[in-house]
Amino acid sequence: MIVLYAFGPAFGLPDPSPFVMKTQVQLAMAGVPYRSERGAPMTAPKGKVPYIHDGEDRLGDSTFIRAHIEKEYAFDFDEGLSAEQRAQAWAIERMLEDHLYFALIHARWMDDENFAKGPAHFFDAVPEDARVATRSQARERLRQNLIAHGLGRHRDDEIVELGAHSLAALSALLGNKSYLFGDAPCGADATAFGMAASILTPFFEAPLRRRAESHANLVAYRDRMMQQYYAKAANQAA
Ligand SMILES: N[C@@H](CCC(=O)N[C@@H](CS)C(=O)NCC(=O)O)C(=O)O
Repeated sequence: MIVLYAFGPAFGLPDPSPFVMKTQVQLAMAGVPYRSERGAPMTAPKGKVPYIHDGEDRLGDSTFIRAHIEKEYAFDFDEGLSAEQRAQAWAIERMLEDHLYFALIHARWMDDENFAKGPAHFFDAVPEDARVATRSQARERLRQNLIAHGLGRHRDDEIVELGAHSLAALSALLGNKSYLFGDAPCGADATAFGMAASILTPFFEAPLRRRAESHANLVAYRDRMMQQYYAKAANQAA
């Protein structure tokens, strides 16, 4: 059975990572059974979470995990989509993962209050004498990552504007459909759900969240998919 290494529920979400939620939803879409364990970047094949173990296979990165499910479990996440729609789905994913994600990270890690109530707690288990230093080193590493990406070179309000542009694009692409390409969810819906849920969580106060909330169709989409893929787990836990 697949073992999915994740962070575990946090910030009012099934997982603080949009990439973990994407993989959880894709495993559910494919009907592939798995069990979850706590993972950590330092034990991950590519230094990031999520990653999976499936027999002898050890794979990092949500996109390669998806490819593994498609190949090993003969499941096409984009069944019924034309070649053009598949290309659009890929472009949407890249916008969300390689652009919008960094605006999300900026909102969580670079805002002092959000950092203190959220990511700072990732380091609570670090021995007390090293905790403060470890926290601020991790935050500084994230700041440098944002600068290397490019988004972190802009002013805070400019970062929000750029992120909001991607949110508006996602909302326009979704329109009044249930899912990105119609009545049935495809692979990119898992990505879009993970990112929308991460930004919309009421746990963090952020201008980016307010901009996401201004798109009623994105809020309804998050609610619909949360209900569809997580209600059973929530009911079992209750
Ligand atoms: N491209 C990766 C991105 C995964 C990713 O960025 N994971 C973050 C959490 S959201 C992480 O593990 N960061 C830890 C680190 O950079 O040290 C994927 O699709 O899985």
